[in-house]
Amino acid sequence: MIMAQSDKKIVKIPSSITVKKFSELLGTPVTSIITELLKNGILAAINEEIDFDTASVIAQDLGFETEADLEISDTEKITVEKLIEICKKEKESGKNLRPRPPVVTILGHVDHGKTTLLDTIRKTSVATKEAGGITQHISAYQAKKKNKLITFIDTPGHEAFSGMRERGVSIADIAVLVVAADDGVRPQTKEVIEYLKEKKVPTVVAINKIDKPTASPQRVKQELADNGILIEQWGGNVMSANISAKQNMGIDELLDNILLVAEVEDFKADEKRDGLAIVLESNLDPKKGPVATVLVKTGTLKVGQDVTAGSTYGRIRKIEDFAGKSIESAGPSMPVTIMGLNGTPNANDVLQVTSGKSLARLKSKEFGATSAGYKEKLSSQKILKTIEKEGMQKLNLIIKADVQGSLEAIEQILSAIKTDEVMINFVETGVGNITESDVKIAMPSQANILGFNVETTPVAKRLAESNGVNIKTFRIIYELVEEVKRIIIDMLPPEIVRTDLGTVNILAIFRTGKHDMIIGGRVNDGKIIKGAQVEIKRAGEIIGKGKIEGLQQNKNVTDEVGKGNECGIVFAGNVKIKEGDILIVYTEEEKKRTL
Ligand SMILES: Nc1nc2c(ncn2[C@@H]2O[C@H](COP(=O)(O)OP(=O)(O)OP(=O)(O)O)[C@@H](O)[C@H]2O)c(=O)[nH]1
Ligand SMILES: [Mg+2]
Repeated sequence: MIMAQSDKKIVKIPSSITVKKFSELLGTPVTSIITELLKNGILAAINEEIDFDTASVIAQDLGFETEADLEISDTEKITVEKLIEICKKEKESGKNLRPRPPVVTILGHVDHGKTTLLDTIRKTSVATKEAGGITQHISAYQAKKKNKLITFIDTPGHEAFSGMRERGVSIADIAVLVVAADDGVRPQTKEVIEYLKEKKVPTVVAINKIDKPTASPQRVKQELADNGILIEQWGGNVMSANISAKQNMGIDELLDNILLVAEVEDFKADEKRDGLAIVLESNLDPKKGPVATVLVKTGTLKVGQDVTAGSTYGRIRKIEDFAGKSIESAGPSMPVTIMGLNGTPNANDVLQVTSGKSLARLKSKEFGATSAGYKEKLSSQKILKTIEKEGMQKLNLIIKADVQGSLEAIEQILSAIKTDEVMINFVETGVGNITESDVKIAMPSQANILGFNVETTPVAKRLAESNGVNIKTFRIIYELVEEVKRIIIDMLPPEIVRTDLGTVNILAIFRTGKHDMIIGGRVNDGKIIKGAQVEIKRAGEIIGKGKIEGLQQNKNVTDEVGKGNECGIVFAGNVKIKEGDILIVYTEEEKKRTL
């Protein structure tokens, strides 16, 4: 029997709403709502927010039909969490839905072959051109495989980039977990598995490098099982493929697996609505100005639209696809670069369309505020400086990087360097080339300027040279980190390591000069050497210090005298030695500190 269409009233419920607003929305007294909530075990006050799911249950209990309210008010700033929820609800509500390409993120431990895999899939050669042979950016591409368009996200495997990996997981529809068959499950494999479990991302395993003689796919499967990833042959539900990214083996099977998951999940979005995108990276291009790399989650972004992203805003001047081709609009799952923003947004900011009116409002607010904001920033740094620990040295740094993501990774790793004697103070961090203004900021605090994947303008170079400001640039992130460690070590006082050599009983005083003495004695234990340090012990107490300037044994000059032997010693020091004193002989060595 077909159920009759209900005549219940439909209410549109936003992702969260206060109890009071909710009661107004339903036209039901607040007390009834609170009672209904209590029946469901939720104690909420009149001004408290309840989420969509809760509100939905209550509304249905009260006889309403519910629908997600996907409208975004003009002033509302959307977070990534909200965006993901909007996309989820949108799919449930079923309006204007069109299939969209799956977003497939490639993840795994460093050097396990993620970039090579994407190169093989895309018939490119990115991996061989990377500085230091490691990926240091998140990057996005599209490729048509088996007549289906797929969006691929490459992530770095080096431990420094956990933020980028986490972001890669949070935007993924499907994850490809790459594990090298000759290396197995390693720390970043485990880290990624944790993210995947937490975000519940459908995962396909690629066991790579099976061309290697030491490859053991069986061992990899065992180790994956030990970490909670049960592949199909092991009774689980995770598909896996044995591949060689380098020799193009098994790639077809892997793609089949990816497309199968995509088919089951049936990814859709409403491309008619205003575009909503997640910022993956941003950088300051000397020619193009601020450039944001974004992934469109739903809707369509168009040239000429007014947009905001985090604290930045502007009118979209230009959109380029992942290959750098200029396009007029970008729909769901497309990775694109956006030009026209007034600054570089942060990774994970949501780029959203806004009305010209509120953009104008933002602009007028910002006018005059930018210079004030800059001053505010400087003064907050002063406050930071005052809370440093007493007696601590300070290493002032200015960090400039090509993109926000690298900057974030660098700050994160550097902040983890801990010593009790030196603290790192970030005088300034930013995206873009090292310019005159950076050098000017560095001058008063003698800050070191360190650049990552950026250039130094000639003017900045000259100004730095004439003012003794140190500028260094790097292409590999851990070389920058090593440089900072080296600077810190140089600031630390060296460690003095004392090695006790032996003792001498003084038997005779031969000559007493103004600054030195010649004395005779017998080496009691150990040995003594020319140049060693000496402590003089008399009646059980140390009474002074000195140095062995020369040694004689059997009337011959020597450098070393061993246990049981008598010798003559040229002694230099501030004490007059007497018969019966004991010399404690030792060496001291200055050792560079380590971190
Ligand atoms: N023998 C063999 N070598 C491979 C294979 N796949 C990748 N490699 C090599 O492994 C090294 C690392 O490859 P990448 O693709 O840069 O690894 P990655 O996972 O992208 O590394 P990160 O991005 O730094 O984490 C390179 O020297 C590749 O040539 C493979 O299937 N077989
Ligand atoms: Mg890589």
